[in-house]
Amino acid sequence: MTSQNSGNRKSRLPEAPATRPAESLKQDILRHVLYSLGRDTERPDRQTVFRALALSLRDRLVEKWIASQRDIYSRSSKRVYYLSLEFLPGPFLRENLIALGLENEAREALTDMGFGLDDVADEEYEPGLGNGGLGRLASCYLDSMATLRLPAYGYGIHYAYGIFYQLIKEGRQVERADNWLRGGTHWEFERSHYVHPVRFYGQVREWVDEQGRLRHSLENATTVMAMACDMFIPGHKNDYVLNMRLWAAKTSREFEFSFFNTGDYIGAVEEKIRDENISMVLYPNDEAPEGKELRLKQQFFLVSATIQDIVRRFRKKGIAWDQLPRKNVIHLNETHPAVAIPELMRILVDEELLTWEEAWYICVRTFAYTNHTVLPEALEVWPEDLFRRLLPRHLQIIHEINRRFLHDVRRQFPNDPNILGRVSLVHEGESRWVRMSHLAIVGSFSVNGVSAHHSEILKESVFHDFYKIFPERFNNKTNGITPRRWLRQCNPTLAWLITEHIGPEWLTDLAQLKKLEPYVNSEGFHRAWMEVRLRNKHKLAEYIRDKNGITVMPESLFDVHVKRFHEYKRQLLNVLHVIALYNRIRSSPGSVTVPRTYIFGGKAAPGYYMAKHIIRLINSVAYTINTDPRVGDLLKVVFLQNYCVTLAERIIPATDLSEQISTAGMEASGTGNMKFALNGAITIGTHDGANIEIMEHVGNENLFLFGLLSHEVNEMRSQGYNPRLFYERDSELREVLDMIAGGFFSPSEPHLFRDVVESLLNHGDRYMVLADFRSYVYRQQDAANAFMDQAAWARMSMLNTSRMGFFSSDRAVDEYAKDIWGVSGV
Ligand code: CR6
Repeated sequence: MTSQNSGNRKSRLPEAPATRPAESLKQDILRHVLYSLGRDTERPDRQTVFRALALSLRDRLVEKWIASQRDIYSRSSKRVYYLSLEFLPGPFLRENLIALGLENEAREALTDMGFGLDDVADEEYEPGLGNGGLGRLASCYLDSMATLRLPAYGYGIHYAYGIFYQLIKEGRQVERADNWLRGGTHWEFERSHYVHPVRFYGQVREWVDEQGRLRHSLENATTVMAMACDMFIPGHKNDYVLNMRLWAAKTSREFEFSFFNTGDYIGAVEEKIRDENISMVLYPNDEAPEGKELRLKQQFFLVSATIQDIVRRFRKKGIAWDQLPRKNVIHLNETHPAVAIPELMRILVDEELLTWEEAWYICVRTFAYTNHTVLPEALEVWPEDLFRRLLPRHLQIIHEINRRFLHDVRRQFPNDPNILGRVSLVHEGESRWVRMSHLAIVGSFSVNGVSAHHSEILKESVFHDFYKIFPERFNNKTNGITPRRWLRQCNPTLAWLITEHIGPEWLTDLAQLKKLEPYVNSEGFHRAWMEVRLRNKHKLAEYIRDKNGITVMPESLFDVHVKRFHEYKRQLLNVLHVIALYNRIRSSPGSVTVPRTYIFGGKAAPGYYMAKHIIRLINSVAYTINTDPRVGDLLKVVFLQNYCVTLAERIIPATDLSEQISTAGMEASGTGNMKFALNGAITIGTHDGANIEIMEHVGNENLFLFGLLSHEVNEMRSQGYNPRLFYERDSELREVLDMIAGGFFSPSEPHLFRDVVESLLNHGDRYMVLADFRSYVYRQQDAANAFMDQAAWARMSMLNTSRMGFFSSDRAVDEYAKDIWGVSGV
């Protein structure tokens, strides 16, 4: 029907738009198929349709982004700059469709063209520009900043290769390069005329200018250009879009006339390759920085380009420098971008000619820092020599910051001379190291941890001296996750069931989930809830059959341990229990009554021997158990390769039991724990990170906590922990360890896993696996018993979901905005 022939019915019917949204979307898709992708519109393939749909959404996003930028500009709002070496956005298509409110329209448009939305969405290859929790957190926060309409910008690096693709070959992890740009990008705008020079190496020249001022400049520096690539992050149905700007390295030669004049053409091209290497690859180390020169270069590359962008925007305002902190806040996601502090000092002092005092006053009011780890090996330090070579002026500035800081500390603590060595920004010993966390604390007005427990540990132990010096800087911001991706998108049927009962407000106000509680006693709701969960489990079972060739029972207890592999996360503790169950099944077949499917997934850093070895152990155990006819359906063990955001979205909605079993005191927060509980999985976990707060919210009776508390871990260690005692006392544990050491799971290489057992028995068991084994086994038994009563389990599951409102990233970001950044929505 067109509006012309609607005649006098016009007054009764709402006027039909010239074209329906679905129709206009379809026209856009076809236009992009032809004009942007150069393909025949008659028979486009699925990948082409995906790209054209992405481009059609990008059109809508960029319009809204321009409008949002105008809003920010016209209100002269204070801006938030979120600097992170990692972002892990996951696939964009579904998320953008939901945010733009175009899901149904897209489905209709695609159906018209003979495609299914789900199939088309599956064509997307996610950008893996992060390692794990920290990068994913940054992406959840951008989503919330957009939903809360904050004047914010994400800044990061446009790595050509993201986190490696993990294959499991003969039980072992094999790494493959992740060429995520292979198919081109459809979401971003490459701004090839929008570049900033970044300068490394060279020498510092000191000179006195005409006014008699001592000046510093960098001579003979190497220059690399940073080119902006912009991706858009829409808020949830609020027409607001913000920008994640990722810098790609480009050689400066192309921007210089001399490139064409040089006699050494091949030499010049080699230089180009070397320069552009800076943004080539993400370092795959979670929690253990590699200390490579290229990594420090990456950090400075991000920082220098970003600060130039910030300063450029600020200059346009034409106001005095001392107003910078009133108009901007720069947030440091971990210490990785902490060199931003000396970089801003350098610009203010060397280029803008402010006095040191003026410049420092501005800096410490502009920066805020989030710490994400207390593992000693993860606290970032750089050899001073390397720093001096790569960033000579910045090292001088760090020394001057340190000189003045230590001077103040000496006055504040005249009776504690040792404090100076402990807090110094430079560790002085046989070799000298720049301590990035000390730099970040001294240069920021706010230092926060990522869960209540973690923030206390920072104050009490890791940064205790700094807490005495700057008590007002320390605060907590418990992590959160976006409910748009981690419920609405990954679990659409559960989301639909929830909306049907309490309306859609929970999507932007997660505390509304509380309204589900009255339904906890309704039989109909119970049934619907468990049906949805079972359907999700069926889908995952299909996926497992396709990928691993293993048939698992959807009715079995899906016990899931997915996250990066690290000894402190204790995948090993889990597999010891799996073996114990296996032994029980073998020795007394009736003793295990609840069939279980164990699902593992996660990457190990390529150079982390023990983590990779544990992956291999799990795969060997899986093989032994899955092929043992005595076990049947009672126990299955599955390792899903290449755990990533896309895979998390499949696994989480199908999980019954969520393994969060780090050694107490070691997991800063965790965010996977939140995703599982939000989707109705029950946690089995330690008193660590955000598990403690999850327990406070969902109730102790609705999850299974076990094991030593973090102070007990410390006490046991200081009293001389003897893991052998646990081995000797516990015959079930002994049997398990003897089997591993004796080659039961590696008959062709009997000694293969002996070192795993040795790390526990003879090398101190740093992660207290044996100390926690028995209480873990008991809690696992409790979990199995609870699972037998499906009605009670359903109740626990619903209560978990309904009480997880606190863990929304909207709440977390709102706290950052109010308590740290001093900004509000536009
Ligand atoms: N590895 C913490 O270990 C936390 C995230 C996000 C981590 C984890 O407990 O949830 O950060 N730390 O805050 C670092 O990356 C240094 C992580 O993801």
